[in-house]
Parts: sequence; C-alpha cells; structure tokens
Amino acid sequence: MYADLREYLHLLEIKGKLHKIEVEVDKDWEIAAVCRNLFRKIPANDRPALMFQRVKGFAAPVVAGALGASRQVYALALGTEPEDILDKWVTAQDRLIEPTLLSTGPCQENRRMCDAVDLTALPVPIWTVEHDPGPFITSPYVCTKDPQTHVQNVGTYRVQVKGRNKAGLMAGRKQDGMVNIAKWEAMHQPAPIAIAIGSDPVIGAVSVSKIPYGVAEFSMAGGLRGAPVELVKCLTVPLEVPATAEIVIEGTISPGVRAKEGPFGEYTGYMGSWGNHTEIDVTCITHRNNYIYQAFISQMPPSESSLIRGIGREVPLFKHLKYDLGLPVKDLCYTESGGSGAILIISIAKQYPGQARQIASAAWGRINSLGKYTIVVDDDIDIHNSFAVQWALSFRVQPDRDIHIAGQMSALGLDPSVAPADVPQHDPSRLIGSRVFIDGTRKHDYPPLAVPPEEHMDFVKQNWGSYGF
Ligand SMILES: Cc1cc2nc3c(=O)[nH]c(=O)nc-3n(C[C@H](O)[C@H](O)[C@H](O)COP(=O)(O)O)c2cc1C
Ligand SMILES: [Mn+2]
Repeated sequence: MYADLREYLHLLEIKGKLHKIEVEVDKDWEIAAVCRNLFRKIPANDRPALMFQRVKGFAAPVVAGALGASRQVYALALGTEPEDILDKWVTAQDRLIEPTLLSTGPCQENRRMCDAVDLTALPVPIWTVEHDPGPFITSPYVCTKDPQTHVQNVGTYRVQVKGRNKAGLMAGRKQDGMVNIAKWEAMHQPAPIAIAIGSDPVIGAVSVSKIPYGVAEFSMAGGLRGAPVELVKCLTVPLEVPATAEIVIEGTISPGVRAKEGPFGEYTGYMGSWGNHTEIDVTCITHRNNYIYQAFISQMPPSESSLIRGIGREVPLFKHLKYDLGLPVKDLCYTESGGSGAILIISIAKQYPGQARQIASAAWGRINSLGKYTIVVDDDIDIHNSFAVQWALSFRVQPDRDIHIAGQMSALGLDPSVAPADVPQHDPSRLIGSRVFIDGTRKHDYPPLAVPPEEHMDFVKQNWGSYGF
C-alpha cells in the first residue's frame, strides 16, 4: 500500500524499475519518441517506468509507464507478484473498502482559481506528432457522479488541452462517466467534473478497469490497497478526489454542448478521427508542492495502455464468468495485439455441447463492444501462447460448423475497419459492427496425441546428458 505516487516511485527505484532520464527533453515531440522506443527496444518483462527529470520550459518532471511499463511494474503497483495479479484483483472485488473523507490534503497545497487557471502550465506531452492537434492528458482519473444516487465514478478518458481553461473530454457514450454526464444533461444542468492526476497507483488501475456501473472505483481501490482511499472535497464542485493526488483539475460540462475534439493517435495503432465531444470549463486547478506529472503511454500496441486496460477488463470478466455465473472458465485474455479489446480468448473445461457459445455470449453480455474475435478453447490450451491457440484453431475447428458471425452488434468505437477515416468519431455508423465467435473446443472424441509415452519422455529427460547435449 502506497500513500501516494512519490512513495511508489521510490519503491520502483529501489527495485530497479524506475529509469531516470537526466538529459533535458522536449515534451512536444521527444517524450513520445522515447516512450515508443521503450516498447520497441526493451523486452516486455524488463521495461522500467520512465521519469523525465528535466522537461524543457517546465519545472515539473514527467513520469510515464509507472503503472504498466511491464507486468512486473503493474504487480509492484498492486503490491504483489506478476503471477498473483489475478488473485489480488478477484479478492479485492469481494472486499470493497469505502473511502474516508479528510478535511484537507496535500493535493490542495497550491490553488489556482479564476484568471490564474492555466492548463498550458502543465507539462502535457504531444503523443502523435504531426497528427494530434496538441497535448492530451492520457492518465486522468476523471471523477463524475450520478446526480440521483451520488455514487462517484472514476474513469480514464483522454483530455485535450484546448486553452488555459478549456479542455475536450472524449468519453465513449457507453462509459460510466458519460452515462453520469448524460444524466446531468437530461436535467439541463452542468455536470461537475474533477480530474485527478498522479496518486497511489491502484487508483490508476481501477480507473481503467471495467467494473460494473454503480460500484465506486474508490471503494474497489480500497479493496486493492487493503485500506481506505483518503479523499478531500473539491473546492469548486461537489466531488471528492484523492487527498494525495499530484494535480486536480476541477470544472463543469455545459449540457448539450459539443465541440471538435481530436484527432488522436489511438490504442489501435492508428489515428482516430476527430469528433464532436463534451468540453470542460475549468474552474480551478490545485496541485502539490513540487508536483509530478504522470502520463500513460498509449498509441501503437503493445503499450502501457494495452497492458493496464487488458488486466482491467480480464479480471472483472473472469470474476463474472467463473464466480458470479459459476461457468467452468479456466483462463481468459484480451490479447495486446488486439489493443486489449478486439480479440478475446477463453479456455474452459467444457461440460456439455454448446457450452462454448454460451460462455462467449455471457462474455459479450458482461462487457459491451469488446471481443470482435471471441475464441473459446479447451483448458489444455495455454491461451497466452499464440502457437497453441493456432494449433487448436487448426485441428479442432470446422469453419462451417464452428465459426459464427454475429452482425449488428456494438462495435469498438475506434476500430478503423468500421468506417473510413473521414467519418467523425461521433457518427452513429461507428457504433455498429460485427463479431465472430469461434468454437475451438473438441466437439467429439479425439485420437490420441502423437507424442511418445510419458515414461519414455521422463526417462530421456532424466538422462539428457547421455545423448550428448
Ligand atoms: C491510457 C488510456 C486512455 C483511455 N482513453 C479513453 C478515452 O479517451 N475515452 C474512453 O471512453 N475510454 C478511454 N479509456 C478506456 C477507459 O478508461 C476504460 O474503458 C474504463 O473502464 C472506463 O471507466 P468506466 O468503466 O468507469 O467508464 C482509456 C484507457 C487507457 C488505459
Ligand atoms: Mn465505472
């Protein structure tokens, strides 16, 4: 359990998982290129978080990859080992801990109101140079609330810096935050919004995860850290934010107003189209003394975004299928090659014919839009090994019998195969697409595997040296 981002970064450093960059960097092109090279040049398990100590023209350092540079880093954020991430999450989902409210906290050490509000004073990088129209905040913990139940939601939806006190917010219409904003709009009232940046990393982990609407992410974060998240009241809006956040941006969203947002280099690996989206009128910015700016690395997968979103989707889905519905699911994953959304692979101990399709349907029912390719295999297949999955597809599937296309389903909004690039992001044609379910399980008795008997294999393994190896 970490008090704040600083304590966590200190631990990363001790563990050799924080790489500090001393040379001065330009946030408007150089940070993005260093982050991309981190993913290109360093093997998946070795990638450290990055801390850019000197950012040209800014006093604050920029941290990137601090939640998901690698599974090793993510495990440290949760205070666990890489192989125990799933268990840690499953347990936390059953043991929510309500946040506590403090009267004041370090996130409000410095307060900028009215004319002193200036988003452009934050060192927000430009991510896809030559295509993005400007800087985007990629690790906002966007707090909104349901005007009726007052339950607060926290979600990560990118924020485009448009001026000193104007920002674009692109929350997909099925996202919990957008559902909340729409409820305020239906009452013709401005929606209050608060954006926290940088905190105990478990808050980032829950902010990008698909937990059910109405379950408060801060309570889930409490479950993950084993202690309540400490909150403080915002200064200008009726919302609460983590007391130790590095930066808090408060504001309102005017009902019915939409303005051009984007384009933005997306997690699919392509540029996403511009669209008409909500706009934030910033009322106040507070920050800690010597604040640190934190960003998530996204764009072309694999990325920090694909890693943290993947886990944040797999875990609630696994819990739902296995524990809520009692289905015989052994393992599941959204592959990072599919941006942790397009390709879903599930392994099961099938109990009766047709069960693979039932489980795929249950997965589609739990999480909207994801799983354009949903593949269900038997539990002898290691779904994290693409060779094994392709072997199952090769010899356990008859395409006319086992591949089913479902049309007119909710699509991945940012999938560039749904509509041409000049169709804006808000266009309804981007909402509908099709999916494939592939039953990769055995449908009848299978011949024996063509491998030597176990005892022969063991004998040779034990005497391996005698064969001259
Ligand atoms: C780096 C990063 C950026 C993201 N940007 C957006 C975004 O701009 N819009 C969006 O709707 N979802 C975005 N997401 C996905 C949401 O954070 C995710 O779906 C989360 O579950 C939303 O919270 P909610 O379920 O409470 O709505 C992003 C995720 C990550 C990791
Ligand atoms: Mn939510």
